[in-house]
Amino acid sequence: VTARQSYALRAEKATHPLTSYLLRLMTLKSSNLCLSADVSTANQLLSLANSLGPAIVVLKTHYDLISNWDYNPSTGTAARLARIARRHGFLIFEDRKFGDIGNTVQLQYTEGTARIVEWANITNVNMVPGKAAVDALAEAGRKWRERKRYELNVGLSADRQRERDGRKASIVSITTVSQHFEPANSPRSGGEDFGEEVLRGIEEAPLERGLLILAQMSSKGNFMNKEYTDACVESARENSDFVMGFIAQESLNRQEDDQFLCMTPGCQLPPAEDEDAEVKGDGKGQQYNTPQKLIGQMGADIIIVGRGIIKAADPIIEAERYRQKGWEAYEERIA
Ligand code: 5BU
Repeated sequence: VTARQSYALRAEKATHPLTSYLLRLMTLKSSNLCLSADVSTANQLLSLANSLGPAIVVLKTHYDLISNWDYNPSTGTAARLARIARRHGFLIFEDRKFGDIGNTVQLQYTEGTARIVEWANITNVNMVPGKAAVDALAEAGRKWRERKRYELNVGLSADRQRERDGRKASIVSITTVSQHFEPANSPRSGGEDFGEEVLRGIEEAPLERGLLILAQMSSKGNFMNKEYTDACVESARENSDFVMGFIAQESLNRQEDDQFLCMTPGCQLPPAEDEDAEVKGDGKGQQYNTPQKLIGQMGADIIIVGRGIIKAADPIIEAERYRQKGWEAYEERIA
């Protein structure tokens, strides 16, 4: 039901603040491209984020593929990535595919070494263990949001107090607001040379978290049948304040008020020099479709591309080619 609506219109209709933000970002950047940054070192990850940031709206991580992931919350890999994300305007999506009982997924999401909730705007869940996994993550997401708002309020009132005391406002409150974007102890000018905010016309991502439910997979012979997919849609509707949409191969918006996003992996373009060539799988179960098919015919909103871009001779040029193809397919779809 949303296939012919513009992203801008859907941004207005969406009730999830992060969905609305992302749709506006897509409109602003003319991009429906998510980079799957499947590399093995933190430097490779950060350098891809820096060079491809202008072309993408989401950067998808598998943090556990990074051999030297630095867990420090203010100076580590996630904090540095978040800083780049803020500069170029893209969201961070940890493709964690949680898949356990509710209690365990909550702990995996909020605690442990990675503390994913602290740095990933978006994560995803494999709903095979049942709807409780989604409910539990939604609960953890809501708690996180409440805690952040509380900290923000405390920070702001402490600031006011300090101002009243005639002292200079502490930086603490500022870092509380934007610690996901700005490491507490490293001023923007330090470390990497970020300079001016590249992105204009859009505010910082809201202090929100969102979830994608793995409703359909791209891999050959996967076991996600229609009954499972339907249950995913039901669960999304039940938690629409936290669930932004699906990882799926087609749009799953079936009712008038469904405003879910469909993000789709398994996407490749034929080589630039032979645009009519067929796209095949990777020989390890992955199946590929073109942006034209996924966005244009299946109603996907965002294409997720990994090796098609990162293994290219020039990833910057290739990312731009994917951005363009994805966007053209969207424009044709809504025309
Ligand atoms: P590729 O290099 O474009 O094939 O990478 C695809 C990425 O998307 C990779 O990180 C997978 O883990 C991820 N993926 C997928 O390929 N298919 C799926 O159905 C899901 C995730 Br869910």
